[in-house]
Order: sequence, then C-alpha cells, then structure tokens
Amino acid sequence: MKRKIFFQRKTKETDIKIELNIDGKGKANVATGIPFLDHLLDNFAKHGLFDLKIKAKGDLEIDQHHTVEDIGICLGQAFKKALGDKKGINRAGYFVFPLDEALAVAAIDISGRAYSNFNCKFKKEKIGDLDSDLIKEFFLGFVRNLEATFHIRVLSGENEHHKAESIFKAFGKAMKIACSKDKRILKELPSTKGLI
Ligand SMILES: [Mn+2]
Repeated sequence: MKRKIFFQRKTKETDIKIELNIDGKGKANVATGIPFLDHLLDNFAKHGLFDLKIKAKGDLEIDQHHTVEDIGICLGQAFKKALGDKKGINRAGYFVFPLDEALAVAAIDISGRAYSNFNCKFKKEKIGDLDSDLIKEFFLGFVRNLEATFHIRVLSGENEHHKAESIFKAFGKAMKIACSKDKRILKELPSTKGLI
C-alpha cells in the first residue's frame, strides 16, 4: 500500500491543501504565505525524505495564529491518514540535530496518545517573518491530530533562526525513523497492547 495522501481542509479562517508521500525523497513545495515557515517545513521534508506539497491561504490580515496552528493540525491529520493501519512501523524515533551553536532534540512516539512537551523559549518575537510563539502551537496541533507523544528540547543555541531550524531538522529525522517500516514486523502492530 502506498503511503501517499492528498488532504484538504477549509474553514472560515484557512484553506489548506497537502500532498504527502511518506516514502518520498524529500521533495518539498511549500507555500504558506509565511516565508520563514516555508523554510522550516522545507527542512522538515528534506531531512525526513517526505515528498510534501503544502498550499495554505490563511487570514494573515488578522495575524498568523490560525494559519500556523491549522497547518500543524492538517499535517498531523495527513500523516495519520497516510500511515494507515500503522502495521510494521518503528512507531518511535528521536534525533539530535546540531546547527552550528544550536542543538535540538526531537523525540516522538506515534502511540495514539497526544502529548506535547515543547520547552524552547525564543528571545525574539519574530524569526524572519514568523511569530516565534506559534512554533509551539504548530506542534500542539500536529501531535493532537497525529495522536502522538512529542518532546522537543533545545539543548543549546544563541541564534533564533538556528534554534528553529535545528528543531525542524530533528523533527524531520525523528519522524522519518518513527514512520519507517521494519521488514520483520510488516504484519504486526508495534504495541504489546495490540492497539495504537
Ligand atoms: Mn536556514
């Protein structure tokens, strides 16, 4: 079964279209109306080897909140649908990604249990054109809809661009590991409970 999906969600606040291939090559085409968020999601796709197309139109004239949060929601739903029955997947993954002085850890378990522990504080309100406090909201929307447990730590870092980018690179690599299949358990769910 191909782990590919087209997903669209339209509300009065945002209109978001996502094409995702979990078993891709890292081809990204992201246009959210917020160029720095595009940059972060490009990095996520590139390092996770996901083919990812996102077209988002949000009510940016109000602020960026709806758009960033809803992209997290839609991306979480897209992964959940594309993963299908989850048989054979590693389920959990983590990565520690350095970017010069910045070092981020992302640990994920696609466990059916939504929990986000995002501990990075940004000193600046804006990174490029992105409201930095919305990165936390993006991950909350993502894990609630993927139904996954997620921890993000930034162990060191000075530059805000480096901190944010190292988070999304670690996020991509950790998701790649968690979504990857292990040939030995292709017909099994990776759970002692028998349910995810
Ligand atoms: Mn960069």
